[in-house]
Amino acid sequence: MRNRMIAGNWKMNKTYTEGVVLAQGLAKELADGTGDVDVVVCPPTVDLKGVAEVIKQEGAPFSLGAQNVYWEESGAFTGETAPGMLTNIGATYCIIGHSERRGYFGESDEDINKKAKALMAHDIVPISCCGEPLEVREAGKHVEFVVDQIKKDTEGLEISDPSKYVVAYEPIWAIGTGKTATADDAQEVCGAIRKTLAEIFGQETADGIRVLYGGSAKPENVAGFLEKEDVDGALVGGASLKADSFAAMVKAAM
Ligand code: G2H
Repeated sequence: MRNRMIAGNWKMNKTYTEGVVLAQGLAKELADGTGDVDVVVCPPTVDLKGVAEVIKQEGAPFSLGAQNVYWEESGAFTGETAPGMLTNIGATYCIIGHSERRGYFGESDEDINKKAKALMAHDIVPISCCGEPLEVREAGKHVEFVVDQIKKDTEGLEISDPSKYVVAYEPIWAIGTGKTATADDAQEVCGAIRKTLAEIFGQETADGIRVLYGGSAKPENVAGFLEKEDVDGALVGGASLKADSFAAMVKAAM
């Protein structure tokens, strides 16, 4: 049995001040609780502390996630954030391997694998992203492309509690473009992801891992994705930047 998850990826949006206001708005929208849905908010690094304080003060029903991490414990790595720093500030989730990090910042599957290991050693849940570019989809090779990413990203991981590892399938051609994959497109790949996880970790573990869909997910289309057997929630970018639209997606998942 998997709890659904709705995670907001604010990307590089919202100053500290704006982030606090958004988190307060969301706390208000979700004041009646989120049922069995796990809700995660992933603001920019400089906003983490402010959002952590809102969660504490308001008793808000969502968890805090970062958008990136470095795998070393500390040291001369200018501009980076260590897993222990995230734990210390109250983050319990962290997005890794987003296609924007892979594309603009040259992150490899090997980097993503190291980040997952470092996070899990600190009891932070990775939300590990995968997904194919348009040309791979057009060539009909999307399933094998994503399966290959999953194998590399999970190499050597030990998953004792499947609720503590999350995968997000985000077809790159559907990110921030307004172009959404259909629910059947999402199911095809999310199903293949779960099958691959079962081959690696065993069926029971694979059945407990949440696989999210991401890419122009919004209040109007989220229910269609959630109907699919292997889609357990959404990683939401643009629609997470307004408290009412993000809350509507959480409510659609409840
Ligand atoms: C995909 C998604 C969130 P958006 O990147 O990770 O963003 O919903 O804006 O497409």
